[in-house]
Amino acid sequence: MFDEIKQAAEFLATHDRIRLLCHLSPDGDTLGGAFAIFYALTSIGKQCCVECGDPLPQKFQYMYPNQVDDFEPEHNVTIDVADIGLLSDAQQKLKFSLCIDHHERNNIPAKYKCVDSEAAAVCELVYLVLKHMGVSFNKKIVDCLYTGICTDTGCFKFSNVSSKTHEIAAELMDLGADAYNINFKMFTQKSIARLELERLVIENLEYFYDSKCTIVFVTDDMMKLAGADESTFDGIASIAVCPEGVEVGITVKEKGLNEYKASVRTNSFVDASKFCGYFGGGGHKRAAGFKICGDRQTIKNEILDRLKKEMFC
Ligand SMILES: [Mn+2]
Repeated sequence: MFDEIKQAAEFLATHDRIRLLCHLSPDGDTLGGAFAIFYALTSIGKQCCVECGDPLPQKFQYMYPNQVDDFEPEHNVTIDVADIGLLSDAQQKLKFSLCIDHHERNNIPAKYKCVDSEAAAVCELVYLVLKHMGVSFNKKIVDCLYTGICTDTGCFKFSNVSSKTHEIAAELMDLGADAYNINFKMFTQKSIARLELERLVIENLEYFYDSKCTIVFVTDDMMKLAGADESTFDGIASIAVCPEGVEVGITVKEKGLNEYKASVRTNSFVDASKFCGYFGGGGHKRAAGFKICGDRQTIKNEILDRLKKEMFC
C-alpha cells in the first residue's frame, strides 16, 4: 500500500486546479476525505473544489468552507467512490487522474489508484496521503478526517475497525480533532425526524427464517410521515441487523416508481458483498447494497429466496 499512498501524495503535491468528487448520497467519509484534501491543498495556495451530485447534508455543516473560489478544474480525483454510477451523469464523463477508496471492488477508471479495502474509512487513507505530503494539519483537516473515520466505523464498533484505525484516530486527536463534539453530533444527538424515522423502521421490521433475517421497506410515505429528507436516512440500514439473533438485516428504500435500493447488513457469517453481487450490487463484507426493480412483494420474495440459499445451503 505504501507505493499507492506515495503516488497519491506525489500527484496531489505536483498538480493544481483539482476537483474532488464525492459519491451520491454523500456520507461523512466521502465528504470528510474530500474536504480534508480541500483544506490541505488550499492551505498551500492551490486551487481546489469539492463536488457532489447530491446536496450536501446539513449534518456535516461544520466541515464545509465559508467560501470557495471560482476556477476551471483540470484534474479529477474521486474520494470513496466505488462505482462510476455513484457519480452524477455529467461527472461520469470526466477523465479521472486519481481515485482514493477503500471498497473491495472499485471500477473507477483512474490513472492512479490508491485503493485499500483493509482501511475502515477512506479518511484513514487520506490521512496517510496528507501525512506523506508533509501537510501541516489544521483544525479543519483533522475534524474532517476524524468525522470520516468515526462515521464509517459506526463510532469505532464495526468489524472493519483495526488497531490502525484507532492509531490514526488517536493521532488526529493529538493534532486537535474535536472527538467529543463530533461523536456527540454524529451519534448521540438526533433530529426529531430521525427519531421518528427510526420508530417507523422498527415498527415495520419483518422477521423471517426463525428471526435470523429481517426485511424492512422504507417508503416515500414513511419518509414524509417522519419529516425526513434523504440525508436523514444515512445509517438507518443498521437498525435491521440490531435485534438479537439476526444475521442478515435488509432495508429496502423506495427510490422511484417500482425502483428500490436495498442495503444489506450482516452480523457474522453471511458475506454481504457476495450476497449483493448476486443482485448486481456490491460493497463490504458486513455492509453492502444493490438496486432492484419490481413491486414490493416480488422483491421481498426474490430476496427471501436468495437469503435461504445463502443462509442454509
Ligand atoms: Mn467510506
